[in-house]
Amino acid sequence: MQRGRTLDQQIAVFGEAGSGKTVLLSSFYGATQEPAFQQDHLFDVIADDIGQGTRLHRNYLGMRDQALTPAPTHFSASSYGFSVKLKEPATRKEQKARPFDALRVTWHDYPGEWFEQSVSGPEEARRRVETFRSLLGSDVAFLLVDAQKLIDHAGEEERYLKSLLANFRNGILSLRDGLLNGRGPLIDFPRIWVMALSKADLLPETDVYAFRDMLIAKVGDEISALRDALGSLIQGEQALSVGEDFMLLSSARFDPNEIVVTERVGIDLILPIAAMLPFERHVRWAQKKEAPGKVLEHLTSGAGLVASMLVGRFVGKTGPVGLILKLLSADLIDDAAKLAGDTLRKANREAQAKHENLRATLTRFKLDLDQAEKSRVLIRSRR
Ligand SMILES: Nc1nc2c(ncn2[C@@H]2O[C@H](COP(=O)(O)OP(=O)(O)O)[C@@H](O)[C@H]2O)c(=O)[nH]1
Ligand SMILES: [Mg+2]
Repeated sequence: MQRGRTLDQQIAVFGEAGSGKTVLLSSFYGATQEPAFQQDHLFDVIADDIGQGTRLHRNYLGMRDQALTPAPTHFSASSYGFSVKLKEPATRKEQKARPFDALRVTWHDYPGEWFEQSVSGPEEARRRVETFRSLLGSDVAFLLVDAQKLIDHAGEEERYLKSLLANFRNGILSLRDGLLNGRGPLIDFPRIWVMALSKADLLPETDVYAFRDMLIAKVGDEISALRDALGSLIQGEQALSVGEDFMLLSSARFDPNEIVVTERVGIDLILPIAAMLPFERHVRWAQKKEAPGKVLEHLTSGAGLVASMLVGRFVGKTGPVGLILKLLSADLIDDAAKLAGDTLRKANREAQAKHENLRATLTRFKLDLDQAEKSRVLIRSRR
């Protein structure tokens, strides 16, 4: 979605209480405030709410310097907004040409307890629907599988996995009527559900393929049932990936006396995933005409902007998204989606040399995702 000169991407993170959501967010944000990150990237990550940013940064410093984990937060749904602001100076030419100046990422934290406990009354039920509705603008949702729980259930992992997925599915189904509210199936809905192994550092032998295989072998049916439940809420059920993308996440290495925040897995993929995965997937769905026109139109509005930046064929100053889309040829989107390997690296080098910071950043995001697949931290759907 585009608002003004900002491309808005939202992500939703679902995980049971204690599965590592607050630590994940603190590790993500804290790392972006380190000088090493600032040297290595062409953008700054800025919390929209200064107070929230300070709290997350303090959580991070507590882990880094004092081996303190953030205080548990129960039953509090929160949204955190971050702006990914490109560093200046941009060339005047680029500034005029680029369709957006900043990427805004909103991170929705859905209280895991709500999947484990039934509602206490109508007020609570209403609050859950409202909270869920606030994250419907997300393109990508992460569903956390807790490595600690897998260890606690060693030999009978399916007991944990089945209950996790069943709670989650039941939670969604219980919200169904409130969400649809007589208005029929939703268009705005997270359509990419990534299964993520949180605290992956506890299972160093498990790469993302082993994680995927375990899920498919032990709870393949439950994943299908979850997909059906999510599909029952939306228009264009074909444009939905559930349990097709997998990743490893570790916010730090937790030793008995130390939390090593520099040893992280997958955290640096969160921005690339938020920015690029919807683009890649939506283009593919559109090309295969996997959804009704209304849904596709909605999906490709952001994709067009990303595509024009990737290949560096600008469409001039921003106008209404619909207009931009008309200006963008199908070829352009196609070229952008195919950008890979050496061509992608070349595009990235070129953009850096010309100080086209937005294009350099997006091509780098794409390279990061490719690299993560090679290092077996990420599997993207092939569909
Ligand atoms: N080994 C390991 N432990 C973690 C990691 N993330 C969180 N933890 C542990 O899990 C506990 C709960 O994490 P928290 O983020 O508060 O869970 P939340 O309830 O989902 O917000 C933390 O206090 C840590 O002890 C991780 O990446 N690796
Ligand atoms: Mg928490």
